[in-house]
Amino acid sequence: MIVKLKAICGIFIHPRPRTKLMNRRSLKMASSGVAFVSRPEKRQDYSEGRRIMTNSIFPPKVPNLNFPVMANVHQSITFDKQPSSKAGFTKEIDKLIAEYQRNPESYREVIHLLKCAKECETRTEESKEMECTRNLVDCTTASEDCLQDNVLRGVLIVFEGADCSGKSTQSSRLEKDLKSRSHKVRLMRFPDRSTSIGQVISAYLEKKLEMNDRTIHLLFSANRWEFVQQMRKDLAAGVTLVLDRYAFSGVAYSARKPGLSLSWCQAPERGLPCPDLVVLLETPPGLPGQTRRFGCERYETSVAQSNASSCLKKLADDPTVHWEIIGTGSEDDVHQQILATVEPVLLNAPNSPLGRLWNKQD
Ligand code: NYM
Ligand code: MG
Repeated sequence: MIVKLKAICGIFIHPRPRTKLMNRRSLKMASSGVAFVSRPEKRQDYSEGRRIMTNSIFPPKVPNLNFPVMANVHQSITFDKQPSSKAGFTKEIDKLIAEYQRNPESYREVIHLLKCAKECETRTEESKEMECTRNLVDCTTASEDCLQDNVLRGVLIVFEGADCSGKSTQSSRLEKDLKSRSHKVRLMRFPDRSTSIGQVISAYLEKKLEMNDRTIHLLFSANRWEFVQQMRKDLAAGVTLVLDRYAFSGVAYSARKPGLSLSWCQAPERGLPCPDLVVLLETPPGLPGQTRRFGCERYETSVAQSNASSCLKKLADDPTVHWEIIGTGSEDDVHQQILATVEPVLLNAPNSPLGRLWNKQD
């Protein structure tokens, strides 16, 4: 069965202002009057009067859209769902490689991971796959620090936790709080579904696309690497980054799958900018499962979520990363606890250089 997926441009208007899901490219577009939405289910989050262009992967016929105008189909991607036709999907990876190869200096790690992903899709032996990722740290030279004189670097803060643990709410509240105190701050989320790799990830999560567990793991990682240069630039310019999920989700959601070891899952993430703080939010009792949006995407089952939570807790024992676990409570209580946790980090982190995650040389 061939499933045709289309990325659609549309324009819609909605009353709730929220720009937190936008990345730099989106913001640029927003300033020219067009904004970019990476997730169809988040489109209701965007603001009144702003013209929105969605670039998410939809089935061609999208029923009951909440917004008034859909127009201009500008891209069409075909994925073949049959496991027997892996060639179809490796061609998609080839297209990604060709796209990122247009800028090999910036996307060195991304290209490396995409090539590994292609290997994983075509071979099954673990040894070969291990070989693919083994040399990744050696290849991470493209993103050197670009520190500026007289500018204190920004702080890298990550929110982790299972679905429905409140990461999006709390990361956005922290962003607002820091902004109100004149901090330069940018909110990011992973996966970032706005890029070409992000769109493939999104199609996978929406169950519109099948692929090998290792392949998707490497794509999630490549999706982080494609933002590393921007992240480093921001941090060097004194911008504090607040991340809604990062490498730890990457490891936790994959390592629970049969045959994927923790160390294999960590390999492609080694060398990413190391967070100054990881806030692990515990999931309120009764959740996930009770919220409206839960249950549609891949991994949105209570078993997958509780396995991922256990893995996150295991990762939180790692002394090379500063973790803080925040217990459940009212939204305001949790926010206050987060502020108290973040405060000393904001003061101290800028005085030491940004680390590299899980770097054996550290
Ligand atoms: N997820 C997220 C992964 O499996 N690997 C990753 O590297 C990241 C960042 O994607 N269930 C999973 C966790 C979520 C899903 O994330 C989508 P969100 O925050 O619901 O958009
Ligand atoms: Mg989710």
